[in-house]
Amino acid sequence: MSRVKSEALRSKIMSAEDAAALIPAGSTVGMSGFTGSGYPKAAPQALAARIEAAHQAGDPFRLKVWTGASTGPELDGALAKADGIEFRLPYNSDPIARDKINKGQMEYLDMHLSQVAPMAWQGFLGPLDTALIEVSAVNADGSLVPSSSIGNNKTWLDRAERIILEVNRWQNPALEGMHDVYYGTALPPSRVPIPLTRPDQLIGQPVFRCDPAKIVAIVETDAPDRNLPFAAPDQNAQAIAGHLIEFLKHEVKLGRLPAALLPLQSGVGNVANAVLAGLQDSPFERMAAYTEVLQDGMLDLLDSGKLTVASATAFSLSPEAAADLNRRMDQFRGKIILRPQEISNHPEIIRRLGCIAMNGLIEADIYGNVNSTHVMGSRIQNGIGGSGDFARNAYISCFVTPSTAKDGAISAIVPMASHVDHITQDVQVIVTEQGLADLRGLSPKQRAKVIIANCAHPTYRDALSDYHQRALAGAYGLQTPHLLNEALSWHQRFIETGSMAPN
Ligand code: 0RQ
Repeated sequence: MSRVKSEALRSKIMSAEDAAALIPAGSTVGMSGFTGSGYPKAAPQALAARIEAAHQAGDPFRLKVWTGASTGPELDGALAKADGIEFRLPYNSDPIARDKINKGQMEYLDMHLSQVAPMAWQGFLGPLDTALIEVSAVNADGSLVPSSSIGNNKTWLDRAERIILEVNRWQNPALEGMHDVYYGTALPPSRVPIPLTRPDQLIGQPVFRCDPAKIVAIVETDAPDRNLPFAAPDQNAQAIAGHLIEFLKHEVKLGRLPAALLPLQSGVGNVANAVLAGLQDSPFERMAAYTEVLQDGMLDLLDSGKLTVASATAFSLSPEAAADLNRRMDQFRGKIILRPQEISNHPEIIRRLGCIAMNGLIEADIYGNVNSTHVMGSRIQNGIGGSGDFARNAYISCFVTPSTAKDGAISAIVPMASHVDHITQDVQVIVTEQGLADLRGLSPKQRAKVIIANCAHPTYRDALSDYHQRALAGAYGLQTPHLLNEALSWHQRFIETGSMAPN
């Protein structure tokens, strides 16, 4: 049965190919999609086919693509493969798109996810031609039931000149009522406080409003969200989770955290997911999450009752967990709330609630500056995503990582970070399988000692100490001592030899 319940809008139903034909070359398309959830699946593939045909005919057809965050192979993968994206924001984890970006064939603007919608409204990003949005139903009154992510959809629907909808019957109808779309944001000087003081609070409405006159096409689909499976927590991930949980227990004992902790935020990636798995066996009860994405680990915590509520903007689930959630969505009513990403990641709310932020990293330097995005200072991995929104505004900002990458050839703790996403002031705790560095209240030189001793892998520990000692003796200044001609030599050695390991 069609989920397009508006009589008037049924006349807009058409094939993905016909819908894709309505998108002009060179235009900007704001698509739905956030970490493999709720992205349009049919029209982008039809668009990719159209672009390939255009290229074969000598027409340089490309688009500017905006989304919530990462999407799936049917969107970023298909369009990147067709060489159809000239500009992309604000986050990408698709391997084909990543390769194009790193080869200089695609422009990529990596943004704080909370800032995308406000900047679109401020006019800083330029005009938006088309919104291409997956929803789970169109109501009789023309309002739209969101899908498995909200991301920037509210903003794309309001800002775009024309709207193309994909109505996905795969999404469980029980999703209706699990969204909280807040329409109270405004630009300065009219901006007012956001009235959200608890993670379980509803401050908006369950549906998107939408000007029906802007809807030019509706495509009906029946395709699952596609996400990558998480790696099962290995020994390192379990050790990291163990250190972090000991730390949180200690904070509770000292009275610096309540027994149920404060609302948790957990980033993307295998390690962050493993930490959530570790919380399953922790003594903490009745926890809450105010986060950006809801991963497998969080679903398990909701199932066991350890977590009472999870507020996010999207699901970021393995294929098995996504199918499982989709089967029994109604069991999670009242426990899962999806919000626009400008609200899920809002600095004001994160600061008010006092989130405990836990994010992954690529590398940290001995003073606690964190690189979340660039391998060897120049090659993008994914993007900053929401990690900056949470790290800067959290009650406690933690970063988690194995102490080495690429089978030990790379140290995650380096003399100087080759790119900085999170300055040392935004980094309070670093955890590796080796141990935990609590950096709160420490000066840079004190931080270096703790990071090297507690977090570095034994293969690299002495070399880091040696660097720090020589910097203390020979740096231009002794506030944050560095030997500039050597600070990035570990990265250069990796590029030249395939390993950072000292000779
Ligand atoms: O690469 O897959 O080719 O082997 O990075 O690394 O160790 O599996 O860790 O999955 O937790 O990801 C920072 C990338 C960590 C992630 C990052 C390589 C490593 C592997 C993945 P392979 P792991 P994770 C809110 C929060 C930014 C966004 C964010 C991330 C791959 O956490 O993207 O936090 N964070 N958002 O080999 C070279 C190093 C490396 C390295 C790791 N030092 N050098 N390669 N890798 N460290 C949610 C959202 O914003 C949506």
